[in-house]
Amino acid sequence: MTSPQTGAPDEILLVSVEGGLGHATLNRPRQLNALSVELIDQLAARLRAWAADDTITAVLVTGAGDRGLCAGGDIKQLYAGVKSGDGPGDFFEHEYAMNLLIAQYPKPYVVVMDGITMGGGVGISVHGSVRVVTERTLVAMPEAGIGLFPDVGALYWLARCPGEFGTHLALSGARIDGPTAIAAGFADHFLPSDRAPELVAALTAGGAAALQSFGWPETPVAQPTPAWIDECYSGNDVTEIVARLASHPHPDAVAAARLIGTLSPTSLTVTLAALRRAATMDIAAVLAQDLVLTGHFVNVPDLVEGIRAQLIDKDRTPRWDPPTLADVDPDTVAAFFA
Ligand code: QUE
Repeated sequence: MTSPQTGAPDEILLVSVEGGLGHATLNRPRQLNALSVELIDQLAARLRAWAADDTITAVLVTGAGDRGLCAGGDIKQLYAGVKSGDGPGDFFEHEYAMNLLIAQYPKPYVVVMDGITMGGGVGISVHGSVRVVTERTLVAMPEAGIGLFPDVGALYWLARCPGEFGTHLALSGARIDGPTAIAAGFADHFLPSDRAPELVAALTAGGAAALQSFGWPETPVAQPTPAWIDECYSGNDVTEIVARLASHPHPDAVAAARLIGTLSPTSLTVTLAALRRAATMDIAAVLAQDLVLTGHFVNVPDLVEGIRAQLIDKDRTPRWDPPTLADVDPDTVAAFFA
């Protein structure tokens, strides 16, 4: 998606202000707009300035390029920091502070989740007030596959999905489409991708007032949640959930069991515990919990191993430590929350 922008073309955040609208475009298309520390800091600074600027009535966040809004955090930057012993630096602290800023934003925060919107991309979307999906939207929290967990405050929303749908998304990292994202509570409006420029033009011309008069089309009907999801994902024990999935007659349940079997046992165990706790937390408490958890995840081997296997060597065969759910020590898991 393109629109008139100021600044040099190599800037990682494009910014324009017109007609009461502050428009920020993530501009790292070759990295699927992955959130580096620098990009997070630029976006957060811009959002803070616009929150305080009375001439701005609404903000809009979009992604450059045609693949998606944002693939997540800049996991290669994180890998380099953690592997070298420098640690993650300010990455998570700054990212979660920005997520909270978006959750508490004092004016309409419009985000176009066109294409891939995963991990940290969900963090700059799901907390907004006007969340727009398209026929190209793919939403997922796939962090258990890189030895992490669904952070960026996503557990707040996952814990509030209908039935056990959020448990399925959190554990399996399953991708959902736009209408399903609306049904799950992650988005508000459906707009065909080729109409996104219309929305940008309307906001540019009229700021927040344009949101009232905009002609939102009807949302396509979402696929209903399959019954096997509520049947299998209840309770507080990942091993039991996987056993239920594996022995379920529905082939999709068996496939989910197989997929979950390839993910980090430590990540899965911590994710389920954190998800259940998030059900009674507000968004600030969930983000505070996220920060405590990432502080521990950077000190166990699965994060570096998972990023290596998925994004560096791309062999997609991580060697998790401990290797199975049965080997995950409950005391170790409890210590993640301290
Ligand atoms: C889990 C993640 C991420 C991921 C894959 C996972 C993530 C992320 C990317 C990513 C980054 C840059 C790219 C790209 C993917 O992948 O956070 O294609 O160019 O940013 O399994 O959390």
